[in-house]
Parts: sequence; C-alpha cells; structure tokens
Amino acid sequence: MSSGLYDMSAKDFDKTLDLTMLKPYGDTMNDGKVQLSFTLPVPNDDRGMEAARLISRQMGLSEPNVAYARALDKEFTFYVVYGSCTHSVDYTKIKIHAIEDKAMEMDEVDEYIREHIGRKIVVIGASTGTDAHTVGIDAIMNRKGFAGHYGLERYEMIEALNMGSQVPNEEFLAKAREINADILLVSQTVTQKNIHIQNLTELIELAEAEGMRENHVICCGGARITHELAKELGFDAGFGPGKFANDVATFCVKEMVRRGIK
Ligand code: B12
Repeated sequence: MSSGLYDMSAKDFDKTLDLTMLKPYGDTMNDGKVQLSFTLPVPNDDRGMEAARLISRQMGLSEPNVAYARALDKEFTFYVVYGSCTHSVDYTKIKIHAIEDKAMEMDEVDEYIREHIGRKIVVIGASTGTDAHTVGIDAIMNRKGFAGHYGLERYEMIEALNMGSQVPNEEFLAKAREINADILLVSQTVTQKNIHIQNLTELIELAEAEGMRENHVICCGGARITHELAKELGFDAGFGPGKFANDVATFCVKEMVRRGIK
C-alpha cells in the first residue's frame, strides 16, 4: 500500500530538518533527545547521580537528566539518563554497502530455483570455531524459522543441513564437500578480541586452498556482521539482525545464477 501518512517524509511536515546535520528526534525537530543507560561501580547516592550526569555530559549530551537510578548491589548502580545529543551527521554523504536483491518470499524462492536452476540446491550451515551460539543460525535454517519467516529447512527446493555450533572450519568444509553443498552459511556471534575475524578469515583461506571458493556461495551472519565486513573478509555476503531466511535464500540463489553455478 502506498498512500496516506506513511508516504510523507519528515521534510514535508518540518521545514527545519537539515539532512546534512542530522540529529536524533525526540519531541521537536533537531532537539537531539536521546535516552542512555549504563552502570557505574559506585553506591546509589547523590554523588553517584552527579557522576552519571558528568559522564553523560562528556559523552556529548547537553542538559543530562538522571531519570532513573537503581542500586544493583551496594557498590553498583544502574542509571537511565535523558539529554540532548550535541553531535550531528551528514546523512546525505553516507555510503553503505547493501545487498541489492529485493527479498523474495519462500514460495517465490522455490519457484525461482525450479525455473533457473532446475534441481534442489544444497545448503550447509554452522556456527564455526569456538562459537557456541546456535540461535542465529537456527533462525535462518530451522524449519519453524524465526519472527514469522520460515527457515530454509522448510523450502521445497532446498536440502538444508544445520551442523550446530562449535564446528571446526575443516570439519565444516569436509561435510560441505561430502554432501555436495552449493551454499555455505557460517554464523559468528562472539566478537571478543576479534575472534570472528580470525575464524572467518581462516575459513575463506581454507576454502580457497581446497578449491572450494569459486564454485560455492559462501555467506556469514551474526549480530555484529555487516555486509561490508563480510565482503572485506572474502565472503559473498553478510547478514546481521533483522535479516531472515528469505533474505539469505534470495541472495544465494540469485548469486548462484549470476555466477553460473549449476
Ligand atoms: C543466548 C546467548 C548465549 C547462550 C547461547 C545459547 C545458544 N544455544 O545459542 C550461551 C549462554 C551459551 C552464551 C554463551 C556465551 N556468550 Co552469549 N549471548 C546470548 C545472547 C543473550 C542472545 C544471542 C541470541 O541468541 N540472539 C538471537 C539471535 C536470533 O540473533 P542473532 O544471533 O543476531 O541472529 C540474527 C542475525 O544476526 C542473523 N544471523 C545470525 N547468524 C547468522 C548466520 C548466517 C549464515 C546468516 C545468513 C545470518 C545469521 O540472523 C539472525 C536472525 O535475524 C546474547 C546477548 C543478546 N541479547 O544478543 C549474548 C552474547 C552474544 N554473548 C556474549 C558472550 C560474551 C558470551 C560468552 C563468551 C560468555 C562467557 N564469558 O562465557 C559465551 C560464549 C560461549 C561460546 N563459546 O561461544 C556476548 C558477545 C559479545 C561480543 N561482542 O562478542 C553477547 C552479545 C552478550 C553481551 N552483551 O556481552 N550466550
């Protein structure tokens, strides 16, 4: 549907909006209002409140107001602070790396595969390395899916194997070869000390060494994974929060066709 209130851009109802100096919107345009929460390792008293205000001011908030303070124990206090952000960004100069394929629904993906590939495609996925987080890869692969989007196991034209978590890169690639996978999906949630970078880099290097890079679509995903980072690391695409099985399936099948992987 494309009529009514949702068609209006903010510029239509407020002429003071300047996208070259974009600021958060709270109550009125350009007021910069934000809410921020954090914990300080101090008791919940007046001095702690003042510390929360001062820290907020140093973070670039003007007129910070501690709206809420609650002791977590004797020595730690949680604060919620409201204030106005004094910084702005030039929205018109922002460049992003995004996947351009418009996501198809599950049935459309199945139809696309029938029409353009003519056989079932094989997808393998896992959280690799030491990463024990399974919810992200399950959200993409499990039959029941996530947030109203069925997972790849439910697609008629996709054979999906989810190997779970803590799968070594070598084992992942060996299984991919064994089942003749077309598409490899890797989940990385833990990013402490850049462990995800090392692990994802190792996977791509191994895939290249084993001659598997060219004829497979290889994607990664996770809470801190962006498409840009994934491309930098040598993957075909990266998917973060807000992306679902049909986004991933759309990209992968179209990429197979673009690259002539049959
Ligand atoms: C549940 C959880 C756990 C559970 C995991 C259980 C399980 N079976 O998965 C347990 C308790 C085991 C756990 C352990 C740890 N955890 Co934890 N965990 C979480 C938590 C609360 C939720 C993660 C989650 O399930 N999100 C929901 C899913 C659906 O979101 P998602 O992963 O982003 O997935 C979406 C997209 O990213 C994308 N996607 C994800 N993967 C893939 C893959 C592909 C191929 C594609 C295409 C897309 C895709 O699609 C999904 C749907 O949109 C987060 C905090 C949080 N609230 O996010 C911390 C968090 C991820 N954990 C964290 C940490 C530090 C740990 C531990 C290191 C803690 C410790 N010191 O032991 C361990 C690590 C264990 C290990 N070896 O990996 C940190 C990570 C910080 C960082 N930057 O690295 C977080 C952010 C908590 C925090 N704020 O500190 N954890």
